[in-house]
Amino acid sequence: MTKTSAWDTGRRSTRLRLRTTVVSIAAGALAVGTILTVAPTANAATTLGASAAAHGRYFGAAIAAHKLSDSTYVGIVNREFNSITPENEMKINATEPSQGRFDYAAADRIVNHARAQGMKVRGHTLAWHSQQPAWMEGMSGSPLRQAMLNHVTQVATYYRGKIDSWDVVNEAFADGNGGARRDSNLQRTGNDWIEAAFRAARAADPGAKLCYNDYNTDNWNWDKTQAVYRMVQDFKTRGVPIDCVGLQSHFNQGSPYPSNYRTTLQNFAALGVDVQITELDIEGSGATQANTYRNVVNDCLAVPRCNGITVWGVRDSDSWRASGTPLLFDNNGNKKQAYDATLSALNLNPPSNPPSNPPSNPPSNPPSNPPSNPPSDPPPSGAGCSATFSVNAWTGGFVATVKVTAGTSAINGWSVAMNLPAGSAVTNSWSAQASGTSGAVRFGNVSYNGRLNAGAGTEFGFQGTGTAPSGAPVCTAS
Ligand code: 9MR
Repeated sequence: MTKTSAWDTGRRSTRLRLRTTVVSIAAGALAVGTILTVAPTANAATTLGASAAAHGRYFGAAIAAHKLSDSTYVGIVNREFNSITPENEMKINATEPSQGRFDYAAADRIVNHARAQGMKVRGHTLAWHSQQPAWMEGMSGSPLRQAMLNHVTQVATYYRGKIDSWDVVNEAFADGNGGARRDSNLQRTGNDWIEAAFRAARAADPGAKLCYNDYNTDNWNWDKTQAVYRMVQDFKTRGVPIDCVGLQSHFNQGSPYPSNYRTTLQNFAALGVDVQITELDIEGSGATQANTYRNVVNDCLAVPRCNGITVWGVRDSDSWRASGTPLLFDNNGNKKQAYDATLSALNLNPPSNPPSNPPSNPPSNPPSNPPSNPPSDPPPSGAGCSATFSVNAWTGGFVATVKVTAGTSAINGWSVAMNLPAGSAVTNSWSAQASGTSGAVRFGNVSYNGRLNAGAGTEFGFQGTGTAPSGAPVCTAS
């Protein structure tokens, strides 16, 4: 961008305020020489979610539906996090307990809770060798491939528009040397089962980011990391729809936080995907544990496309590895030293990276040339909203990126109307809900990007065949 927009100006002044905070906190830290525990100041965010949001990122937690009646638990969840992952409720055995019979009751409780709180939802997980219902475990070959694809399609369709990122495929690579695929009934249906799952997920929910998620992929030198990297590289080269890589990041003595973690994040991001830390927990206690949490946060903030961190549980007692006390809150729900280190790392880093949330999913297969006419910053309008767009066109097709900006008041939703030339059609859209495919088309916000503060902006996009639209988009706020 060459011009200064209200969006830029707002971000810059936030940055200046945070810089001031950095100086005063750093001086205090030198004086006492201890792990930083930031006393909240007027300028520092006081919760993980708010502080991550200042960086255009989310900070989430995995939660369990059956704990939503625990007031201590829910209090922490609602206060601290702006993204939620159902820990078990979206797994295959939960959502399709018998073939063709889908049960979304438990997952819905979490999704509804998250949406009521304005949180994002990470969907976990559509295709996995583990936690398969008995009927699927017993299947193989073509019937299994069809059942898996049907599962992906049904579940992603049911939650269409409500999921920020889906773990489409989970843990498909083997541990140890060699970087081979993990043997499983799904793998035995053919090596292309992963890309088939991604294509089905894209067709079912074009607005969700589609992630490949795995563990022991944190150390750049490990064969498994390299193997996942090559798969993502191959998918990007061939236009298989993938938007993100999830690094689970379960750290313990056997699988410690590696010193090259940031390199791993950077290298995946350089493939043109977002990187998300999806299941973070760090076994240990005290300053050692706190330091590792700090390192992870600093690494993510150093990589613009590392757009969110999720911890795998709330209190230590909620963890799948409770005895390793790997989380940010103790069994009573009190903040641990690890929490303070995490929050201070978020607050100490000025939000210098461009926000990558709300997400705008890259289209899966358009040409990768930069747009010929980048969007100009929309002028501040009065109440309501305004929209501008840029187009990347080629013979027979185009990708349009639309920027929506709220006027002088906050808005709760928006809708953008555009006119397509005769013979053109919308084939795909992301970060918006499209109505109509030709002529007068309209794009409404999805769950996570409708609410915009005064002057704030968000982007969505669509892909089409034929000639790109040229007339000005008309934005209506709600
Ligand atoms: O935390 C989850 C635990 O409650 C389940 O019993 C277990 C088996 O489904 O899965 C745990 O979550 C796993 C996640 O789904 C995938 N990555 C590893 C996580 C920890 O085992």
